Amino acid sequence: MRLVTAGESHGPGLVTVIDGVPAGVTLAPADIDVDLRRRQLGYGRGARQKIERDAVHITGGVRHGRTTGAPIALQIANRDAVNWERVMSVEPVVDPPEAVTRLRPGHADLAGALKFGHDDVRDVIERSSARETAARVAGGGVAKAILRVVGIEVRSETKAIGDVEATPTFAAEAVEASEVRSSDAAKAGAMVAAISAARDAGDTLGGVVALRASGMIAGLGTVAQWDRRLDGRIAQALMSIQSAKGVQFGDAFAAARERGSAVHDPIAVQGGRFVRSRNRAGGLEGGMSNGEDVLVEVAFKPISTLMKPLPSADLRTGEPAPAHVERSDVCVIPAAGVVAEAMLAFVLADALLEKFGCDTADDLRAAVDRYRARLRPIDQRG
Ligand code: EPS
Repeated sequence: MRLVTAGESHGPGLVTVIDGVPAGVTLAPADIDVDLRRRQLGYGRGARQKIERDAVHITGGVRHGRTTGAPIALQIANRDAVNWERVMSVEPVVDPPEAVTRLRPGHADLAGALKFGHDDVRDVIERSSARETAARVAGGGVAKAILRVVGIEVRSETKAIGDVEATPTFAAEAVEASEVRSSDAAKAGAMVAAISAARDAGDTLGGVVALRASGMIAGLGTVAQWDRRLDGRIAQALMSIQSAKGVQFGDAFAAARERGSAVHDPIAVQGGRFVRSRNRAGGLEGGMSNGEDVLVEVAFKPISTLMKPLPSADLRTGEPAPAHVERSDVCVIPAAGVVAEAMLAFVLADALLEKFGCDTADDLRAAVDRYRARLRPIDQRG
């Protein structure tokens, strides 16, 4: 499967194309819109989310509520575009808008301007903006629909905002009811307070998002070649999210400081099945899923547009200048969880289709059932 997105933050809208989706997967716009809405929520978001009401318009690959096997095309309109017509005009304009030239440390501004030879950072900002994550979430909705065929479910929860850390439980109702997407009510209150304090100081906050994929099938990905190892592919997809700066499987960074006997997950046989007494590996061994839940965390840096800007320089003159300031968010961690779900779902769906190679949802279901039967309990083997 391949997922590509296009579109600018303040252009007419975003486009997602997903190629390689089997036919016969049940898919309705509402399945995708639920996640688009979840991505827009969260304490600490900017004024943009009051303007947008993201909804998907499916323009290819789905007929009568089911995928056809053709590429899926998804569109999301930017309501804010009407306010940016001159700035974002496709045709040259007689009276060009003022260029953005004061570089924001932490943002794509400097590297993007140097790379593409732009002298207006607007040409970089528009694509580097996390607005693009709406298109990924739409694509993730398709991936989740494929995973549903075989009973795999991806969930997320906020683990930390700033220095306030909670223990994720993935209790869906509590997470979705929380404005910071944490099931720990006391910690959620402290997270909200931390975001308010950062806002009052003209500052921003990052955090950590925890992900869990349950209903997993052992053997996705492969030990055979470096670029097909599932952990590497998941890490790449999660690291590609705007502001992501780190990924760990299980509790990898803590485990790195302990002995092997404390870290590896003992294997036992219970009722003829292989079971684990713990899952510190995060469901991945040898670059393959081992059938346990996939547990992965993503660290996000604080948003790099600061209302009290850092010292910086002007792109055109090279003179010292405070960084550019424009409307932004104080904290996007609650939304980042929804985006991370989409990326994890995409990689798992891709690995699933790679292993089972099916053109229809029925073939996929049958192939997975057959495979699961091959992995049947030891005492029932012939
Ligand atoms: C975002 C839309 C953007 C930003 C944010 C995410 O809207 P605007 O730039 O019009 O305020 O709020 O993007 C960034 C955090 C960023 O660094 O660019 C969205 O829809 O999620």
